[in-house]
Amino acid sequence: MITITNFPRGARGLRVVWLCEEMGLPYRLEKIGYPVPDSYRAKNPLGSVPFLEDGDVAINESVAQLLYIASRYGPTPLLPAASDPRFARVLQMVVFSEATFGAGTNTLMAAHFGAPDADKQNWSVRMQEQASLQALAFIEAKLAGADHLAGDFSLADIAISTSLGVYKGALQKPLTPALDAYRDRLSQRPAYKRALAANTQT
Ligand SMILES: N[C@@H](CCC(=O)N[C@@H](CS)C(=O)NCC(=O)O)C(=O)O
Repeated sequence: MITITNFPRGARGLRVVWLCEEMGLPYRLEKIGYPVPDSYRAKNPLGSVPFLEDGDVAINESVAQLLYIASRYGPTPLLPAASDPRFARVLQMVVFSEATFGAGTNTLMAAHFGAPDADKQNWSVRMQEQASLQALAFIEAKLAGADHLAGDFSLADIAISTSLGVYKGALQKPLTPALDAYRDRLSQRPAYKRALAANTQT
């Protein structure tokens, strides 16, 4: 069975739980606190969450976990086939959610919560704040007033909306009305509500 290790309420783990709920897959959710115990570092030396275990598979990187689950337990309409015109867009936005947007959010969080006062607004932080605003504009442009990022609901929406949640929730930064409305719409999905309840439980 799939086991997902996450911090209580961790938003990147939420995306993996959400996908399991959308696909109707059984999973176990294990919560760990921060700093993580040595026993956890023994299997995940980065100490980050989420971490996915499934038989012989043991991987970090939440979007790799999304792609693994959709491919291993699909086919699912959430990850269109390679021959589908939506395939490239879904991959693009799933990778963008972490490689560009989420990684930048982590840098801003580290500066916000951990940097000495003199460094909290240094050149790199200011540059990353601009890059994050550009990422938000890019997402809104890709959405282009539609309900979803790539036609029907897909992994792209799970990945991007949860990254928007990390940005807004951890940094207390505003989103545009269109992006807030996008997140609100997705949060009405029954599978999202089940995932949120499981992720919130201690
Ligand atoms: N790109 C990674 C980012 C993982 C990440 O930064 N996770 C955070 C929690 S959301 C974390 O574990 N922070 C504590 C740490 O890295 O020690 C992913 O998508 O899984």
